[in-house]
Amino acid sequence: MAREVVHVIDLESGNLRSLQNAIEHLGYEVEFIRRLENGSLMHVQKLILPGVGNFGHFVRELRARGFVEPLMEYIDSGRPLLGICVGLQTFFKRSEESPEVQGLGLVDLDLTRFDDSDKSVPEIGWNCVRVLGSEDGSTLYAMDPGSRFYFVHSYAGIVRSEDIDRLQNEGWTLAVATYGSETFIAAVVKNNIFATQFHPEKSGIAGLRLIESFLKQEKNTAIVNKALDDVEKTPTGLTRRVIACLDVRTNDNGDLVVTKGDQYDVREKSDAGDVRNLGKPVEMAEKYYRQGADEVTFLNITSFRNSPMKDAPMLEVLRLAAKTCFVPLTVGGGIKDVIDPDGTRIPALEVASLYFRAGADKVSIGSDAVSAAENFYANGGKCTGTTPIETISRAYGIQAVVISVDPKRKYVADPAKCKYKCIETKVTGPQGEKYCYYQVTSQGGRKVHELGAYELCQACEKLGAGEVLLNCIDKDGTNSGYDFELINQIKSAVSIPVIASSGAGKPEHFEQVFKNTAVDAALGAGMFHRGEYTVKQVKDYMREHGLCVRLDEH
Ligand code: 1PR
Repeated sequence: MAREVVHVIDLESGNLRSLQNAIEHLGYEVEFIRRLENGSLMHVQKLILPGVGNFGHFVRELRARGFVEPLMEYIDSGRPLLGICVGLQTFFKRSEESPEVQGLGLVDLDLTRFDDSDKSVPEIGWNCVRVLGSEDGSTLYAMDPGSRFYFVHSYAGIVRSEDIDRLQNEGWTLAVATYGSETFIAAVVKNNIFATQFHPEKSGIAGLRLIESFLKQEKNTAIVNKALDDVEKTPTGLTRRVIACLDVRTNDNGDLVVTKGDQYDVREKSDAGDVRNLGKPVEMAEKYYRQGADEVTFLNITSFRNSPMKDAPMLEVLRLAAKTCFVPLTVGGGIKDVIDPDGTRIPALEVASLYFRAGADKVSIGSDAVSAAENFYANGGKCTGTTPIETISRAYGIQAVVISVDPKRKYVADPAKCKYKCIETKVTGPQGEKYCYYQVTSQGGRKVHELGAYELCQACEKLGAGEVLLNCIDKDGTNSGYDFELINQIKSAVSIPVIASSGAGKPEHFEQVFKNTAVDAALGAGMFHRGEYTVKQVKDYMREHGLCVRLDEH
């Protein structure tokens, strides 16, 4: 039997592969519509308007490609429409992000930037949504009170009670979420229109249920996940995010394998020093998704040697992983301007675009972030607009650009004589030093730079990075827990989210990092790959020790 077709508007502004995969996983076929000059949406029965990135860019593209009028006609005809993220934002009047651009104005409200004085911005993570006015025992489009959905955005329809009353009087049914102290619109429903600020295609089983209920037009759904009273109320409202990280490289036989180093050394101490092989990247990613990982990160750790052509296997890894892992995927390694062996220059933006099209939601930039920060300071603290961080975040939004930092602790006798921001440390140095800073490295720790991690992160935030993946070479592979002093220093440097990485060896380490620092997410690698603990065991442990985690229904 032919599969029912779902049409998806594709303005070529981000990862739509995951949405396509989610819809296909549910048994439908996807057809993308990329422009519509003089065209119409008459043939379309079910339409999705997904969006990522910049509001102004998205709305301008929607107009330029001839979508606005046909879209309004489509809505008037009563056929079902689902807007996602910037797709939802398009229905609003305006956004502080691009004040010069008019939205479609269906929802009489403006979007504003979250206040970053009490929380990281963008909001990146899993939040719950409250459908206002729904009956006991049933909810709208599977937006269960106990389910968690994946949000990633800096601007939102922040509402006061009078806004809620007004919008409800205009016929909108609203679902709201609270981030820090700000309550905002998480979803709107009116007749045939349904739109979510969060990404259902990235929200695990809960998100798949939501997409399915939209496609089947089952508006009122029975509640499967009830809200639990005994769950920690986190300061932000987000769950404690747990990320599984796969360091990937080609082994000596030419196979792409997941490996894991000790302080970045990935060679076996025995077996003639072969590259440590811990499994196949796609299989392991799917395993961690099923165990409940909130995100999966792939780092191509030998990217500095390769051209993007040789990186093609990583694109395939992303393509395949995105078919079965319905949580955010990050890819790092080799995101930079590259000169191919034949002399062709491939800008970093193009390299990143290939990964987004393959199914990545974020790219992680390591070595190039260091060069960008060095140039930023050499340039008197000015942005040039040309670095990969800038070009990629301009095109895909800051939430799509992670910087991966590889710092190493450097002790100093006298902080007054050090150019970089020092901390007083509880772990004194070999000569009894009481102070240290964190020196930046690149190329997987091979190259040491005259730059501190504090200064690096501040420069990258100004350039347009949206998140920090904070490794620590001293801690990597040691199973001795995270470096809280480093994490606290970097949290004080930036207002974008920070992911703690390096040193996790047991579930207690995840509990401790969330209880002792204000970190936004924690990443583990070796302990999962060696099979010592599953992600589920970590989350169960965190939950038993009072931390709020997302537990999916696998
Ligand atoms: O410089 O943009 O091409 O990116 C290269 C990327 O590869 C960077 O993100 C860099 O951190 C990473 N990388 C390079 N060499 C290595 C190596 O191990 N030899 N891995 C490497 C970095 C660190 C973490 C690791 C945690 C957790 N790996 O990702 O997974 O430390 O480990 P643990 O929980 O087992 O302690 P570019």
